[in-house]
Amino acid sequence: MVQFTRTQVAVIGSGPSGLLLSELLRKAGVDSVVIDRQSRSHIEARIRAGVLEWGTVEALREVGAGDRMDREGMPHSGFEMYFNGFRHRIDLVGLVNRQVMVYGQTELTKDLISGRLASGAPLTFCAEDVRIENVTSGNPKVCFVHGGETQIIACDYIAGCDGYHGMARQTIPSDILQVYERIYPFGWLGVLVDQPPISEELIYANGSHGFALCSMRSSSRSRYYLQCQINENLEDWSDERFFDELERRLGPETGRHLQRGASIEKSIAPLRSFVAEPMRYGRLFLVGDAAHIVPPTGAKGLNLAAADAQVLARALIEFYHSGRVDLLDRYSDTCLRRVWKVERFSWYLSQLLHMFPDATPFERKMQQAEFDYIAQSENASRSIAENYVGLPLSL
Ligand code: RFL
Ligand code: PHB
Repeated sequence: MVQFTRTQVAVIGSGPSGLLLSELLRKAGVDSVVIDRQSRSHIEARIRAGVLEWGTVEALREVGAGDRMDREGMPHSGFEMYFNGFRHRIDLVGLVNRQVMVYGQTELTKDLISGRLASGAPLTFCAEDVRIENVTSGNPKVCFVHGGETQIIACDYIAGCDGYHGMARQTIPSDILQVYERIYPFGWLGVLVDQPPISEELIYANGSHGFALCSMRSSSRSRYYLQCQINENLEDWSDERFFDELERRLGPETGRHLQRGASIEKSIAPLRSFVAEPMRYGRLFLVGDAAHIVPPTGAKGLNLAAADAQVLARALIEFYHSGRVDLLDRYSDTCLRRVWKVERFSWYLSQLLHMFPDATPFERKMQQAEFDYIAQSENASRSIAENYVGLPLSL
């Protein structure tokens, strides 16, 4: 049995970019079908980002997914940077008059999923063997298998929101797709623990033992990261070893406030900068991690995915409401101009804050001088703040 459906926009992937896009479309009366290869429980258990730019916060409110975020999220007015024992606070509100919201991607995804399901709009999990057809013709299709049945969705446009490991990008011929990539010679070891955070604000620390990040999910749940080797074995990192190392990297003054506990999640993420151009091929648009990856140092990946979703939603809504195709035609260029600036910021902060295994003494001095400059220059601090709260969207 083959089941046929027709929709305006087929969305592949129900991560933050696919869900936000489909909900923005729904609010404007544009139909979409969302499919994901994973189960709902798998998607809702993934621990990822924690910091939302205010533009992302407002987009979530716009689609009606902001109530719990507004109750449980924590607006932050600044964050701390440590370098070899020196401390400098980036005062986001004082420098650029904006805040960020600390609210987990896991919770945001749950809110978007429950909103969509409550509305009755189509969202299919556990889609197998997802394929894209006829993307350069006027009648593209997304085909997949669900519960043993083949399903074919005929549509006007396809949004590839299926992340870095997805299939949408792979359907673009290699002579058209240009890829830019940098792989960093270390990873992040992350731990989630039900203990109050060490400080009210996030701390990004670079010391002689490597990078550490203190973040949080609530007043009683902390998220910590350590720079680690790429081929590190999780089994070698007991909770005790993790917290000993974190304490060492933070130094005694801060480290003594650390409240240890049993980890409820522990994982290693590689660090990568990656951009695939163009972000459109025929009737397929790439959105979020499907098109670009940033190292997590600037807290930008999720926010960049949400920005793409807003640009594409606006272009599709204009098309369906007034027949305009110019915004769709400019989608890739509009997104990429911002993507490259965010890539630059994430790369810059990663260069500044990590201990590179092959760094020469000269390069270490350059990091030190950069930190001193930021600490003494309001202009340099303002530039960091301006990027951290999120560059404006040019729609
Ligand atoms: P996602 O979230 O990867 O969602 C893609 C979805 O597509 C599905 N999929 C498919 N579906 C159908 N068919 C296929 N063939 C498919 N292949 C894949 C997947 O199941 C999935 O549900 O991409 P999206 O929506 O573009 O969102 C991007 C963000 O998830 C990502 O950029 C952030 O998590 C990155 N990131 C951070 N971003 C921030 O803005 N702030 C942060 O503080 C931050 N911290 C982080 C992070 C990422 C991390 N990891 C684990 C990579 C911290 C970490 C540790
Ligand atoms: C997180 O809380 O997971 C987090 C916060 C800030 C970052 C990266 C990750 O830069």
